[in-house]
This record gives sequence, C-alpha cells and structure tokens, in this order.
Amino acid sequence: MQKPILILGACGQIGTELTYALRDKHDNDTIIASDIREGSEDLMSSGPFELLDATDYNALEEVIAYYEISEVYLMAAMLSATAEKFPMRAWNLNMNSLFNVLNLAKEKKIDKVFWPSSIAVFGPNTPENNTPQNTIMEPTTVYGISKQSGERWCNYYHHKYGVDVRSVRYPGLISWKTMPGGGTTDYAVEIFHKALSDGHYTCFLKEDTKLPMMFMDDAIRGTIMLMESNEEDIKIRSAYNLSAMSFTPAEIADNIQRIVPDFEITYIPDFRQEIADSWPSSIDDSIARRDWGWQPEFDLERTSELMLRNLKNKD
Ligand code: AKB
Repeated sequence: MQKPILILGACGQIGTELTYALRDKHDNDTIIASDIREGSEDLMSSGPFELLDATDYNALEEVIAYYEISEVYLMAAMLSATAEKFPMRAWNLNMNSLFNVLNLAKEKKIDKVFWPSSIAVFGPNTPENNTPQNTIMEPTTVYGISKQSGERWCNYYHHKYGVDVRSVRYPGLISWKTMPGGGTTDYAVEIFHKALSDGHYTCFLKEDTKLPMMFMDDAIRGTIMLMESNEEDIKIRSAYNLSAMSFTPAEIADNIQRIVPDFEITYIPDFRQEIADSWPSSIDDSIARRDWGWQPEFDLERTSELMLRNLKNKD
C-alpha cells in the first residue's frame, strides 16, 4: 500500500500533471495536492487538496503530520524569466521551500524528497553541446543561481544527514494539458496555442536558438521512475542531467507547418534571449540512463503531432 505523498505546487505546470499521474497510479486519497492558490475544480476534487505556502515551515509540518506523509515532491518555484524581475522573491521562494522540506526529512518527518533542478544551473562558460553531468557551472540568472545552490544543499543533506533526496535537471517542458508560467522555454508551448488560434506566432527568441526540451509525459515518467528506483542505484544526489530532444524555434515552426501549412512565425527577441544564450543546446544524460534506466520516448515530430491534435480536440 502506497504511503501518502504530498505535492507542493500542485497547481503549476508540472505539479498538475504529476498529481494526476500519481492519482492514476495509486489510491487518490494517498496523493495530497497542495498549492498557495486554488487550481482547477477537477484537480482539487479528484483527491485531497490543501492551500499551503511551501515557505511556511509550521504549516507544512502540520500537513505532513496530519496526513502522515512519507514522500514530498516540491514543485513550487519561480522560473527564469519571472525571477529576473523579482530576484529576492525568487530566491526566498526557491530556497526557503527547499530548506523546509530538507529539514523535515533530516528530522525524519518524511522519508523521501523530490526537488526539481534545471538546465539553468549551467552558464555561458559551460560546454554548449552534449553538456556533461559534471562540468563548469557558472549560472548568470537568479533562477540558475538558486537551482545550483539547491543542488549543492541536496547533496550536502544527503551526505551529512542521510536525507533521501532525488533530483533531475529538467529541460523546457512541453504539455497540452497545462501552461508554463514565467520561463524562457515557454515559447515552445505558446507556439502551438497560437498556431491553432491565430495561425501566427511572434517568438521572443531568435530563430536559431537551440535549447534542450522534453514532452511532459517523458518528464513525469522520468520523475516517478527516479523516485521509485532503489536507493542504492541513485549515485548522484545533486541532480541528474535528463534529455529528450533539442530544437530551435525555426525547427519547431517547420514541424508545425507540416500540419498547419499556413502557420507563420516572426521573431522579436526580448530579455529572454540573453537567458537562453547562457544555457546549453543539448545535454548528455548517459549517467541517468546508466544508473536508473532513463530513456525518453518523444521526439519533436511526435511532440508536435500530439500537441496540435490534443489542443484541437480540447477546444
Ligand atoms: C525555464 O525556462 O525557466 C524553465 C527551465 C528550463 O527550468 N522551463
């Protein structure tokens, strides 16, 4: 029988799909969704839901004790583009929520933690192509600095206090069920919505900006796979590189045009271009494949086809 799992940030882009995936897999009553704001009626009524601020240690401790939570997925975070506008708010949210969860695990109030890192931990001095697991990491964004610091703290809490914390460096995530909020890779979701609603998209990145991306189903499957892996197989306690595909705005537009022939794209780069330029183009995830059997299933062609078909059916 699955011990209760708590999802923090359950109404966000990843949290929503993770909540549904875990509720599909286990008894709905054992998957506790929580967020600082309310989510869709469906998400809130398909199992237990708590309004909860992940930076409030006492409130978090209370919910964990009440439901006898065993595992926490900490999905609450401020992403790269928004974090540049609100540096201190981003730092406080991204770090304090992590410390709260790590300290609860240190005190044995929970058994296992998932915390997401990001390709944003890398910076302009990192090798850009096929970026290795261990390499130069000098992030130049607020978000990247918080993720890199978070990785070091996860590693520290594991080695110093035996905390079972697990993490991956997510690339940009593409989903037709949920919208991203405040990231630099958001264009790769917006473009599908605009292709169907307007037949046109104005992209905030240049046409040849190549970034690592992943279809949400792969991300959710990988996340749950990592959490269900044997403890002794998890050799990296900072965060694993995770990869599926890499493409440019021009390449995604080309894929869309194969299905929506009249689709047009124009490029007006904004402040997010500098963020994207500091990140790798592609990622070497061979260590995740070796340690816990990671294998992506979706490429750009399949992602484009599924995005357009499902968004069309949704309307
Ligand atoms: C962002 O663009 O900020 C995120 C990320 C790559 O972590 N999607």
